[in-house]
Amino acid sequence: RWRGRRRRASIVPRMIAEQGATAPVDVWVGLGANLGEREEALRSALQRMAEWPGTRLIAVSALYASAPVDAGGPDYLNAVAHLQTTLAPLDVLQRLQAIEQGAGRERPYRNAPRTLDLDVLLYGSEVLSTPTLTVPHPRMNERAFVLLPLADLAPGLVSQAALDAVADQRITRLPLAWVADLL
Ligand code: A4P
Ligand code: MG
Repeated sequence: RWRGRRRRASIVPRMIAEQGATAPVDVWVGLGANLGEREEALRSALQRMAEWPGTRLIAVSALYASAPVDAGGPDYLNAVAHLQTTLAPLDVLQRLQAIEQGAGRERPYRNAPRTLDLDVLLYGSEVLSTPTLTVPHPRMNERAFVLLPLADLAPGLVSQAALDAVADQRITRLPLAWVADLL
């Protein structure tokens, strides 16, 4: 019996990536936009996520204005959302990409300016590496525009050392109650 349990455990990561979780999982999504009606794009993305099956929008960070990191173009607006969902990680990714497409996202080159970028930062405590999805997001710890809003929602997930390491990046927390009505 013990061996049987161990064998099943080894396929759990693949099952989690493709199938729904049975109990809701805490998921953190990074939102960014640096073209067009940036705040409106982030707001309507949050509205769409809140409508997903098996999903609740638990909390949204403050809105941040940030200089592009590893990229050019206008300043970004960034935020992080906390969801609880029974959707599988790849389902979450596909739904985020559908929202990006709906916002007119074009992909002329990597890190090009964009109307909307939605990244899966964390899916519970899962560590997943598939051809289309890597979680935790591989670059999240290099980015103030992820770490500051994430620390607003989940201080325990962001260390002081990580915040210190991105302290040189230009970012401003905007004093707006921008999504109180969505929660
Ligand atoms: N992918 C793999 N893992 C993930 C994940 N955890 N979440 C794949 C989302 N997507 C993931 O992404 C490329 C591919 O990554 C997807 O097809 C997906 O299968 P993309 O959104 O098409 O392309 P991208 O965003 O141009 O590239 P990339 O590498 O995702 O860039 P990042 O890391 O998203 O960074 N500066 C500021 N201030 N604020 C920003 O928001 N964003 C970026 C983009 C750069 N600089 C920025 C900001
Ligand atoms: Mg992206």
